[in-house]
Amino acid sequence: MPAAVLIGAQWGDEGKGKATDLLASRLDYVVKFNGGNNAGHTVVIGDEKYALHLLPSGILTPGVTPVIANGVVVDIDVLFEELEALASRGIDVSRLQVSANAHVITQYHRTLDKVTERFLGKRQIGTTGRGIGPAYADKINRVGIRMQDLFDENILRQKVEGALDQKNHLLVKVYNRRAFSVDEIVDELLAHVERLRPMVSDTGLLLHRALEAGETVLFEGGQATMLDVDHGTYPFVTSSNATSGGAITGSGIAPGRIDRVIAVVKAYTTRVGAGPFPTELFDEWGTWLAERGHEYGTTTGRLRRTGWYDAPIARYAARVNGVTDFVLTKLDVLTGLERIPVCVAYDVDGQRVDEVPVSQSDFHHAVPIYEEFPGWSEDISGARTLEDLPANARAYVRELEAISGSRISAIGVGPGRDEIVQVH
Ligand code: 2SA
Ligand code: GDP
Ligand code: MG
Repeated sequence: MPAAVLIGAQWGDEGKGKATDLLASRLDYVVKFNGGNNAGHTVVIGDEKYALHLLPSGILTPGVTPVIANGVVVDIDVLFEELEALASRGIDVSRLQVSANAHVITQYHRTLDKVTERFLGKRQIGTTGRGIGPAYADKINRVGIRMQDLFDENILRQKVEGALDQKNHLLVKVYNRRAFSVDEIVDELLAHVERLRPMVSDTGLLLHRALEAGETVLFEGGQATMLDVDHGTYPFVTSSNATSGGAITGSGIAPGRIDRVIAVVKAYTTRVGAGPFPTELFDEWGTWLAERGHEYGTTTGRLRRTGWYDAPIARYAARVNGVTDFVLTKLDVLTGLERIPVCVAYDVDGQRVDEVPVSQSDFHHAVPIYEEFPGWSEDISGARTLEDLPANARAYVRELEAISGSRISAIGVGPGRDEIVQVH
């Protein structure tokens, strides 16, 4: 496995952090290629629980080089907070490399994220408020600040001036907020510059050389397929490419390098923030799933919306990402259900539709068509092989595999590092 991509198949929080951690002992590099500190990965190792927001989960594995690639937006204060928190728990963080082309998130991005959300009123996206969208908007508008700009104060000052030019007008006149001064932003950005210097590099070249030398690289996606700015439920999406294509543009390595695409998919569905969600439950079963699955945001603590498994979404993820393997997580959460509904297609205005509709209004109207499968009541957290699972759990997994568009190669049966059934 020279280069593999690991992404989320649904709306995030599928358990990507744990899946990366599982693979990491066989890897040389783990690369974050999109998003920023809006990600939230929880990894449980023994009695220790780690919540990562900006850093790739591979940082927890000794010997792995974690990389923050060019497609990421970096809040420098958060970067050092996370590094210090991990170092104080004995994790070696010295290998981290950050792309010179990664963009930075500053105060004005965080402020703009919050005020624009407030002004959207009922049309709110429900962002994490971390400044992600405004930082990517600056990148596309060519007024972003990149890591490399921090090492030339003169250039940095000019770029900050350019970036603030229209924003201050907007902040003061439209949003009734204070203006930011060039000095305060430059000072904020330069605060950690000497600590940053040794970790900022040409990570595209680093990864290219590593692959040429036969080393193994995992590209770890933040958020998920349905939150991708191009392929997700726009505008209720994040501002980056969270699908496997994002690993290419977001890191600077070539598509032909990738030989495996692993999608992490939950045995049911959750979503944080606004936007369509056909299988969402508003009854006591929704609350049951949220409580059993501890469905609270890792970054913001927000309660996640919950619903049953949606096979058209899994098939869509398989298609858009070129999925070679699914890792099915949280199967244990479904233990105790008599029957488990699975959405196999949608009813859109009286028509059966088997694929995720391209029209946003159709997706908003899509009513799930369910098939029900028999549940199980045995505790499955100790299962390590398929044979250890009760017959109905095995049958449920086989049914999901048959309708989801790719094989299932591992199954999560609990939050712990070892709580996994290896299938292939
Ligand atoms: P943003 O902040 O601009 O990326 O928000 C845009 C949409 O993307 C969603 N989004 C997420 N959805 C699930 N999990 C995410 N990460 C954290 C976690 C979330 C948390 O892993 O738990 O702690 O609340 C994540 N990040 C972005 C977001 O809800 C908006 O719908
Ligand atoms: P990510 O954003 O995809 O990395 O996922 P999060 O870490 O935000 O959310 C997944 C949550 O599920 C975390 O709290 C994990 O510890 C937990 N988790 C992962 N796999 C399993 C599993 O198989 N069973 C259970 N019960 N919990 C799991
Ligand atoms: Mg998460």
